[in-house]
Amino acid sequence: MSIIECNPTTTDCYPTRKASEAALLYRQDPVVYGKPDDGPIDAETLESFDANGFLAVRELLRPDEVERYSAELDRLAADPRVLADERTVTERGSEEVRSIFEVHKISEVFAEIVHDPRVVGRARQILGSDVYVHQSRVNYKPGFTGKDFYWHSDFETWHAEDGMPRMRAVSISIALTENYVHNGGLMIMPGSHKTFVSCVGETPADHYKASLKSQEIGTPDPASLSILADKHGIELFTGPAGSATMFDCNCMHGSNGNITPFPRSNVFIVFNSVENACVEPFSAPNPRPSFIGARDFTPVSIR
Ligand code: 6CS
Ligand code: FE
Repeated sequence: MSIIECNPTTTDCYPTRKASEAALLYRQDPVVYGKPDDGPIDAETLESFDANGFLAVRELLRPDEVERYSAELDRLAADPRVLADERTVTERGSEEVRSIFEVHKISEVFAEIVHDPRVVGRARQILGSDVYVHQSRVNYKPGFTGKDFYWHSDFETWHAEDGMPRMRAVSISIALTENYVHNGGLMIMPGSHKTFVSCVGETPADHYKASLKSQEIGTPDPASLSILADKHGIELFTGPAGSATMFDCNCMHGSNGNITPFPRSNVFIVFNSVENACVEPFSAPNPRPSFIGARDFTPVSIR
């Protein structure tokens, strides 16, 4: 099934943070592993996901569900125990909450999303197997002070720092506030998932303590970004609270800061195939903590 033979047991198929020069490498893995009959995604949407690397679901959550998750989002950000937890990351330069990781373990309310057939059913269909949660987080991107997420491929980080062998993981970002054109919505370069940008710069020990606030190591060089942007363009995702975007682990994506009064909050869950379980990091001195890159590969059940 893979496009170019590379044996992951003997070779690092996606070398990054090793060379002194950046490089654009071919993707060596399929994008869609399942079939139209395997889940809720129809054939046309599955083909579009294969070509573009993402799909959008206009109203994944009903308004009453959005209300419940938004209330939980506010409750978590006001809970002193959560604020003191190492899984809570604040914005650089302020005490505003940027993200809370492992939110599906901290909150029983958010745990429901993981097992929801509308969510995990789509992930199983795209990945063609049982799946486990590699990472979950809520992102607040508060009004006025919400900072950007610079351009990056999630897979580049998960490969280098969490030991994810191949491109067989998918993320879902579910908006919990309105995503306008102006409050720092998700941007993806459509089709960029078929190119792996090999980055320059060694991973420092405990890199996550800096990268989760503002990532530098593991972000592409301007020349590579320009080539991808010229080739693919940039799509901005807007939509009401409750809308969702599912995207391939290797999409080039990012989001701008938020200086408007309107927060751009979402819940973000990463599903990895159980056949792609993480091993030792490919380019870091040690693995990241399990609340960022899971080491429990128990398949997620559908409820
Ligand atoms: O480092 C990570 O795993 C996280 N960082 C970003 C900006 N996106 C993916 C993931 O949540
Ligand atoms: Fe990301």
